Amino acid sequence: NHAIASTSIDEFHEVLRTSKRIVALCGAGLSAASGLDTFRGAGGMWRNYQATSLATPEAFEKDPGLVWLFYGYRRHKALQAKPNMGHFALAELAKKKGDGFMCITQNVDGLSQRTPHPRSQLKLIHDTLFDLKCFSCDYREIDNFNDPVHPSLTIDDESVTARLAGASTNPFHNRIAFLDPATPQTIDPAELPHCPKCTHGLLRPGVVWFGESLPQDTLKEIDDWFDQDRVDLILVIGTSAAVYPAAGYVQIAKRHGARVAVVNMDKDSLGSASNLRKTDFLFQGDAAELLPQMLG
Ligand code: BJW
Repeated sequence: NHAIASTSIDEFHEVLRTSKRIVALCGAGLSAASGLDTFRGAGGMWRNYQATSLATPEAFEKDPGLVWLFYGYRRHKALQAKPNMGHFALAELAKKKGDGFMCITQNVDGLSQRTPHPRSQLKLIHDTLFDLKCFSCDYREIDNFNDPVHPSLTIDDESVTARLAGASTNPFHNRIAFLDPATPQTIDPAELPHCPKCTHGLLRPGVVWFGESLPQDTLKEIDDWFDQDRVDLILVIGTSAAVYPAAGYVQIAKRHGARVAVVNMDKDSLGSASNLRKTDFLFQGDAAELLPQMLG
């Protein structure tokens, strides 16, 4: 349990130095210092919705305009954000360890891709905000960085700034913005981006929603990497490890012999993830500050 986990950076350096095969499992906390919201806990509300309640095909079917407003906002914020020292420290480790390092990220914000992280060692298991696909046919578009993605999804920066300014003092800031009559509450489907191939289907973000399967080729690459040999260390960075199959990689790494090092702002947010109760290292704090110290 956490009580016996080491918090010593020196001890960790020794383990890191002698580790031949290392895997990282990253989550939204890695990008928190870049100003992007997490999914659960304090950052998990968008307007008066729980972020995870909008990340489903059912939500899109019911109100595609609402779901697109959420993703239009997320794309805009991610494009304005910059990778932080945590992203860069992981990129350095990837270059140094080569095939002995793999970074599995649940993040869809594209920030790791904006570091020198070798692309073959970065596994995007929830895909990215910047792929689009058709909700009806097999059309897929990669690397669409247009902001807005469609004129109807133009973000009013002033209202976003006002919302963020209120965030520190008012936990219901998003709800207040939502009730502001100037803020659109949804968009007519006719005004949303449509598929250029089948022409009738709506485009949707290419991310993996609840109940959907993860990219099979990526899962296969991950499995192949694990199957090659034993694993010495897994870094569990800024994730509540609540979502599967992602969280399952901690168990898989352990079965391959890995020690577990958790980097999280809040050690208690891992309470529900029983697979993290026994960790070898626990570093509590901001991943953007801790990773350069740990990996440098
Ligand atoms: C900091 C910090 C700082 C803050 N520094 N730290 C087995 C058991 C039970 C359920 C299932 C199961 N297998 C499958 C399921 C169902 C489901 C699931 O897991 N449900 C659980 C919730 C119980 N899984 C799925 O549906 C998956 N698909 C699937 O399994 O397909 C096969 C299948 C199909 C049909 C039926 C059955 C099986 C798909 C999951 C897709 C998840 N998608 C999302 C949305 C992506 C799009 C988008 O971005 O909008 O992915 S949900 C959301 O959660 C997002 C994230 O990648 C993911 C993980 O969240 P993350 O990154 O951990 O964020 P938080 O907010 O939870 O945590 C942040 C952490 O950082 C906190 O701990 C903070 O303390 C910390 N932190 N600031 C360091 N500065």
